[in-house]
Amino acid sequence: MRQSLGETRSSVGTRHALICPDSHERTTLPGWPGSQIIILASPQIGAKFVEYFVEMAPGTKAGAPAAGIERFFFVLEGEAALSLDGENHAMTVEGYAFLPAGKAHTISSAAGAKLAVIERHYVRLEGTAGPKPLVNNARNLPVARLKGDDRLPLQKLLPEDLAFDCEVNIMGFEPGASLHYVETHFMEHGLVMLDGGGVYRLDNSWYSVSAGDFIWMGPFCPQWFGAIGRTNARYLIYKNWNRTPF
Ligand code: UGY
Ligand code: MN
Repeated sequence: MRQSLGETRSSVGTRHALICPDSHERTTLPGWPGSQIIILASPQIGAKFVEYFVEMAPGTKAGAPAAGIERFFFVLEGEAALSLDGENHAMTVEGYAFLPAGKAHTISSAAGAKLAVIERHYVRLEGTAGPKPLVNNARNLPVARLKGDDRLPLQKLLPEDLAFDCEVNIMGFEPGASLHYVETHFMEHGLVMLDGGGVYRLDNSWYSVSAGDFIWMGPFCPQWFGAIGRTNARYLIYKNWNRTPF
């Protein structure tokens, strides 16, 4: 391993953080015996959700999170299986699942896998039933266009349904394409760079980012991205959604 000279691209501020692979700290969690966990966003940094990478060793498994916590997971590498309501779902790369709070399930991996996991306290909308579980693969999803721009492919991984209190999307950028303006909004984001790279503006700083990087954007963090390079950039992005800011 190369000796560190005390440098990293990671940067942690009050309203945003960039967490790069060179500064990952692995830990264990009781809910994921035998797996290595890299916590990327949590209340300690100021986030109202938790996001982490799980490196599942072959033969490991995990059960549902604590009461009241909903879970989304996305397969980044390898293969996993989700056992839900008596059915076993084989999950390959870009496979994902949404498990409503209180839904019993088991995630296992025979050969090893790397997952991105997002968890949050579910906020029920009065008068609505909670969301239903969902298992799919992003490769099966239709591709829309952000703001009608054909250089900005967009996939929505969760249904547009008020029962859901969050959104998870995959946003794509052809080389040279960018967000149309610097966004400032009350919603937070957890973002995993899946492919390619570019420049992310967060608050008044500009960062070069590439596949494997994670970004937390807190409420009202000014944000903008422009893709650089010869291949499309893509990111998986969480945001709180469908609920009043109060
Ligand atoms: O949906 C969003 O807020 C998204 N456009 N934000 C982002 O890419 N930083
Ligand atoms: Mn945004």
